[in-house]
This record gives sequence, structure tokens and C-alpha cells, in this order.
Amino acid sequence: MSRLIVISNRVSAATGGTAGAQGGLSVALTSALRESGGLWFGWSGEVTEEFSGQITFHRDDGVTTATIDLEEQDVEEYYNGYANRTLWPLFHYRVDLAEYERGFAGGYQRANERFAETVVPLVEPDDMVWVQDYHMIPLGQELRKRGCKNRIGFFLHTPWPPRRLLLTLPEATELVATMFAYDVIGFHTDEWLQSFVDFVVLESGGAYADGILRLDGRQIRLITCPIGIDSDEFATLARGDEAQQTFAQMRDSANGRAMIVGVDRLDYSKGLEERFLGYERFLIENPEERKEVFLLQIAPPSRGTVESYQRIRSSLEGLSGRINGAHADYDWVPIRYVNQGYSRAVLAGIYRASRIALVTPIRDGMNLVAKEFVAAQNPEDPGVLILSRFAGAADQLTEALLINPYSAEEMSDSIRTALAMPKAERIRRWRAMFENVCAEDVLWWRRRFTDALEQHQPV
Ligand code: ADQ
Repeated sequence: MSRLIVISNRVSAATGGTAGAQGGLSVALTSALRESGGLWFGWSGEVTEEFSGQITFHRDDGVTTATIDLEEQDVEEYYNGYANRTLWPLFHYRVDLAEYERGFAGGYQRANERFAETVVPLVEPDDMVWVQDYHMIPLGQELRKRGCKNRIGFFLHTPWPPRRLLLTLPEATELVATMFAYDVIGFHTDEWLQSFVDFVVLESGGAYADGILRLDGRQIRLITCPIGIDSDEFATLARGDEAQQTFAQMRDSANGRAMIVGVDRLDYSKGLEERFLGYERFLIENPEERKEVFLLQIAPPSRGTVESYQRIRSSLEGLSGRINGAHADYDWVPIRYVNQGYSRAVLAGIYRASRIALVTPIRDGMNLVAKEFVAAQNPEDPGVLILSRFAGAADQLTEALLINPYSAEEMSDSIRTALAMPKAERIRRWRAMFENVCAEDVLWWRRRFTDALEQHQPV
């Protein structure tokens, strides 16, 4: 097996990374790296006065992490700028929030060149390189320019936007052209893959058939490769002591009421305003059920230096305050709005104590919270998942109650349906979803990708 080199914006290997930042992704990548004696390379998260390209190595349990510091200007233009103010909103169909600035595009290119130039001396002839996410789209091409002939794969964790939307980006065609340096490109769903194909066929003159994109004499394999969670670990966690303690606390504090839960990074793509309004509609349309439920929305702030994130945060504070002000009683508050992060065990306990999960992003590459909720349920008395049709997860979790998150009416109806759902139906739906969450877990995901990369015959 070739050695694997994973390159991502941030490095959070389960061994060398920050404690607490150990999501399924880092666990899966760490296990792949351990198997192949691999290397994980990326930004340390630290800022330095002047870029030096100095690498800090950390070695633990068969995995080496290699990180570099970036300059303030790189962080501003590449990370806060092009990645989070240009590509993230555009890739989530929010052209209204996307900022197109040449300075951002230049900084993004420069940072990717810096990553390439630093990592290239570490790459050996038989290594496979796996680049992660929208921060690093041009990295493959920068590696090729520096003589790297290895197999290089790219995986996108976000949606790929429709062609017409992507064309609003001034340098869209050039950016997409940099991706032709990869051997394998992976997406969470067929829809994102197809949008990519549409763009390349119409704008770049590529030809696509049977999973292979042919262009400029090269063959690139495109695969749908939906990410999963570590389902065994999560289900075990949900039965463990810490989760059980949280479960008991939540049941106590619910005082017989049905808890509806939402867990999301505070991000406009997660549809939190729409969710609050849909839930309010349910309260208005169902006065008899009103005090029988409450919504616990957990939303730790993210990307707080970006203005659109400050705006969504204050908008949600206003909205939750207004809804609570309009509907609360002396013995009941409709929304518990919390801005903290919790350990995975506590989250598992909260999921298990919930009758309903509202996972209603307006766009999401996949959405792992939906899968975590399913994995944490009690098989004898599972809760109901209400899931946005516009999350990648909706392609796999087809037994969820699928809704359009823009429709407050659908959100309200689905809450009523979920509350009234007979136990036998809840169990039937949950079983089908749990089967999928276990079968297509995070190890399945990374094997599917690395096998495709290993087997690909570049031309
Ligand atoms: P995210 O947009 O971050 O990921 P998601 O897939 O839901 O979205 O993952 C969020 C993770 O953060 C989950 O594991 C969740 O448990 C955790 N989390 C959220 N709130 C938390 C809290 N309050 N405390 C502790 N943990 C919390 C991006 C894409 C997604 C894609 C993933 C993986 O946007 O579409 O599913 O990458 O590819």
C-alpha cells in the first residue's frame, strides 16, 4: 500500500491535534494515515510575522503531522477572505453574501503556492496525495508545477454549485481548470458531481462518460463518495455513563415535554432563521400542543471575524428573543438557545433524549449531525429525524421526514407528524436509517476514496 499524504487547511489528527477537535473526519483520516504510515500536512492555525515555510513535525502512533504558520495577510485574504467570504457562500448558493475581490483571489493563490512549495520536498515517488476541501482547490496544480507526478486526489466537503451560479465568480473557469491536475475528484452526492460535470462540459470543453472526465488528453475519475460517521463509536458513546447522565438530566429538565433538538455550527447555511420561523409557525398553528414541546438549539459561533457571521448571530439572538417574548409563559419557554460547544458524549446524550431532531440546512454538502442523531437513538424508542431535502444526507437517509427548509408550513406540518408518529413507524424508519449510517460509515468513505485513487490509471 502506498503511503498516504493528506493535505487540509487545518490539521487535527486524533494524535497530534487539539483535544476536543476529534470529529469522525480526523479519526478516519488518522486511521488511514496510520495504516499507510502516512503524513498529514496543513496550517497550524498560528500566525507569523513573515512566512518562513518552517515545518513543525509531530509524530505519534504511526502518524506524522507537519504544520506551517501563515502570515496575517494570508489568513486575511486566503482563509477569512477567499475561502470563507467568497467560496463558502457561493458554494452554498448564497451569491448575495459572496464577496468577489481580486485581493482575496490573489491571497488564496499565494497561500496555495506556499503550501505546495513547503510540502513538495516531503513527497516521495510512491506516495498518494489526498487534498481536502474548498480551501485548497488549486493545490494539485501547484504540486504538478513543482514536478509532482504522484497520484493526487481531491475531495470536496461542500456542495458544488450549479453552473449559472458559479459563473458569477470572475475567475470561475480558471479556478475549475486547476482541478484538471487531479486524478480522482470526490463529491458527497451525485447532484454535486453532476453540477461539476455540467460546468466542465459546457465551459471547459470536457467529455464525460462512465465516471471518467476526458479533457486535455487527461482522464480524471469522478466519484460520489458520501462521508459517514464512526457509527460504532457514536452508538457506544450514547450508551456510556456520561451520555446517560446527560440523558437523565435532559429528561428531568424537559419535565414530560417533548424535546426538539438542533445542533449546528452558527452558520447561515444551516437554515437557523428558517428553522426558528418554522417552529414558531408550529406554535401558532397548534395552540393545544404548544406547551408540550420545546426547542433546544445548540449553535456554537464560528468564523466570528467575518461580518456575515456577526449578522446571522445577532439576527438569531433577535429572533429567539422575539419568539420567546411573544409565546413564553411563566412555566414554559419555547426556545432554549445555547451558543456553546459540548463534548461528543454530552451531545450523544442530548440526541438520545430528543423526540425530534430538526436538521434543516438551506444547503449542506452532507451534514453529520443527522447521522449522529440516528446513531445515538434508543432502538426501542427512537426519535424522529426531520431533514432538509437540500442536505447531502437526504440522499441516504430517505426514511427521515424530508422537508423544504424554506417552507415554514412544511416545517410546522412535519413537527406535528413527528409528534404523532406511532412507535412502530418510528422504529421502522429509524432501523432503515441506522442500517445506512452503519454500512456507509467514515471508514467506508475513506476506503472508497483511497481505493479509487490507488486503482486509477492516469493517462
Ligand atoms: P460542517 O459544516 O461543520 O461540516 P456537519 O457535517 O454537520 O457540518 O458537522 C458538524 C460537526 O460539528 C458534527 O460532528 C457536530 O457534532 C459537531 N458540532 C456541532 N455543534 C456542536 C456543538 N455545539 N458542540 C460540539 N460539537 C458540535 C462540513 C460540511 C458538511 C459535511 C462535513 C464533513 O459543511 O456538509 O458533512 O464538512 O464532510
